[in-house]
Amino acid sequence: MSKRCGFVTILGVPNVGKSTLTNRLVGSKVSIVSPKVQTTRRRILGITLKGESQIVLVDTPGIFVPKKRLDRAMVSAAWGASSETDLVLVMTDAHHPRQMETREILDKAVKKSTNPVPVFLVINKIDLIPRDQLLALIAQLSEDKKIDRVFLISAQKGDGVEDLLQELAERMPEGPWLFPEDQLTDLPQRLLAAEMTREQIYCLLHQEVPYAITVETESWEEFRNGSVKISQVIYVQKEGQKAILLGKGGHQIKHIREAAARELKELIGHPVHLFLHVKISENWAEQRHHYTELGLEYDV
Ligand SMILES: Nc1nc2c(ncn2[C@@H]2O[C@H](COP(=O)(O)OP(=O)(O)O)[C@@H](O)[C@H]2O)c(=O)[nH]1
Ligand SMILES: [Mg+2]
Repeated sequence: MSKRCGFVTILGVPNVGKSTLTNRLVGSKVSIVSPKVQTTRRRILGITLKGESQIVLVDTPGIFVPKKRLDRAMVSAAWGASSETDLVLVMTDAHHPRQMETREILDKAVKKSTNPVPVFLVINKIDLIPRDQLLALIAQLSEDKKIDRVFLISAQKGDGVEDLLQELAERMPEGPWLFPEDQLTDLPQRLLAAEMTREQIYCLLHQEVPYAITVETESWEEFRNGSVKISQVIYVQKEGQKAILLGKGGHQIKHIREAAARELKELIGHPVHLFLHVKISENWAEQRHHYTELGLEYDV
């Protein structure tokens, strides 16, 4: 049988489970997940194999109405990813379907592609609602839309994911694999490591603080016994945010560091000594070099 390879772009409003699905299909954490919106800031590739097919999943930041520069850059990265793809998954949350926005994304996804590509509607989090409510939801979302297929899944529990993967594998165009067979993502380890710390900050801190930070890996040193020393800087915008991040007696940053180091150990397969430095930079979100670091366009 000949080899197949193609790109599958995952679009949807924030928090529907795009990154959870990406990780589940890849079988490893390549994209961070949190209960907060706008966790994913850049386009991330998750690479997976099924039979003779290599499927390159394009996880995107959620689509929402952008207000600030960073928001605009994230939404633009999401739509940009959908222009050169072989298939689009428009994902929605069965529990909070946000029907108007999802229908708009479906419309745009169907129209946008110059060579029309298949668009699948993926309804996620079916573990949260009774099955008999799903039929009505499918009807409402897909009414008069050119949707190729509808999948009902739970990205978290795994229901329906194997069927989706099988279908994706069959729909990929014939062609050589673009990545080595053991590669799981296009994100260099340095960036993935910064993402792991950001994930812990999203999971452990409340309110607005996570949105005001960015994390960058400054140095990465490997020792002969395999262990790794990683130093990262967490940029915050205000003194008060720094205080929240550090916590009383530094206990919060300690939690973040320990949790991130555990994730990193899992990722790298060796013990990790993680050093976190907090710096105040009032307008990092207006500075071009941070966008380059994040893999985002500054001028959109
Ligand atoms: N109950 C349930 N929660 C899910 C499922 N998939 C994702 N989640 C949760 O939804 C939240 C957002 O997930 P995430 O993958 O970051 O969404 P994204 O913003 O679309 O990438 C996280 O708290 C996930 O654990 C699912 O199938 N069922
Ligand atoms: Mg995400």
